[in-house]
Amino acid sequence: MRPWEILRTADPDIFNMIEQERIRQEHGLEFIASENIASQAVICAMANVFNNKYAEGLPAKRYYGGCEEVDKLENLCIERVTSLFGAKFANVQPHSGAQANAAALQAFLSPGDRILGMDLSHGGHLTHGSKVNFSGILYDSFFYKVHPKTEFIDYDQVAKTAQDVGPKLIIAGASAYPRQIDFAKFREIADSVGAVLMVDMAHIAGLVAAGLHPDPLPYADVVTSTTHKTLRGPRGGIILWNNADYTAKINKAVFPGTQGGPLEHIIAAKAVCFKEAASEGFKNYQKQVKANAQALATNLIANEFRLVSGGTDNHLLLIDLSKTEVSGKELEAALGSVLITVNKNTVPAETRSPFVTSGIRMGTPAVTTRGLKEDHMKMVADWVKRAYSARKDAEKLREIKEEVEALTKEFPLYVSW
Ligand code: DSN
Repeated sequence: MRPWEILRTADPDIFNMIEQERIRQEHGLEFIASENIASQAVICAMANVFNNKYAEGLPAKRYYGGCEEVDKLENLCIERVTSLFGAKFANVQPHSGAQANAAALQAFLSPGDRILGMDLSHGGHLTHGSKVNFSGILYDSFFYKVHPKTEFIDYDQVAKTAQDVGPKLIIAGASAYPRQIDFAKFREIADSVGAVLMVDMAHIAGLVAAGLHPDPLPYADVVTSTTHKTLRGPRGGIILWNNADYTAKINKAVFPGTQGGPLEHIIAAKAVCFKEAASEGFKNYQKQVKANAQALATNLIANEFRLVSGGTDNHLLLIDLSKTEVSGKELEAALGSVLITVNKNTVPAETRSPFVTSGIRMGTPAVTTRGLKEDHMKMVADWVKRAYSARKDAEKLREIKEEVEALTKEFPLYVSW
């Protein structure tokens, strides 16, 4: 029996839920910037007998017997990811990006130490010092922002805040920042105050792998990432570094510091993802991700939407609705009703509550995996405009939904399933 048939027979409830989610993904256009559509090879590699194995420790230094195959797998995964990013060392065990950040911070800091990260409402991430997250509870966190006029990172303000605060560690990286990050500049600022530089490249890792975003590795003491966003692998985390002096403390911070047994079945899928990401096809895919983001930005601007910072030079953009009567929450719902999935997002100098917001974040990694190109981005920008105008008109929204469904039918998620 094929694996799907086994599940259908054993647990039809769960089988049907998986099938409904596949249908939802198939029918809609996914514009959540942090999501992607992993290959069938990646998905298959997650469902296997490595799930059964405990392997606390590292290759050749395990706390359990029977780790011969796990060691080969994890070594190959490390080999592939270090080669992909040109890093000397890697830990591929973090269960997620948040876990990778928890371990990286623990490796370099003691509780109460000062950290400096990007303000959440300016594009940062919860694990970069937010007061409601472990990173702002365990560490004394301070924030830098984007420039109020340009909405690009204000490196002078980063430098000044670093001087004022004296952080032990600075985090560069973001979850909702549409521009390139100048890692050399961050290195300079970190050196000026004797801080460790940590880069969280989760959102842009695929672009970095393809050489389409400046590489943080030459500048950062430690680099963290997820593996499922632009990188298009399984949900998971990684940590990379170049300095051998850091190896013991980073590995110790992952296990036993913040995690128990690694998920070796997910590590198998990470290894598949790193092989895919080293291919020429992946480079072309990332070029198209950027081209699509730029086409979407141009067409949204032509449709009179204001974009934070005026555009994008990576995979995502932020629509700023702060000068309109429509909130991020309302537009997210209107777009959801026409099968365009996005997330409401805060914008710099946000005035609405975090549950309402004045922004919409849109990213092109998932639709580009499906095969959509620049012309389709014009269609999407027009649908966004029409859904915005017709947000209270069920009939008009239904018409847009039918047009979206007609497009998604032309671009199946998977050739067969
Ligand atoms: N929650 C992710 C995102 O949507 O960007 C970041 O971890």
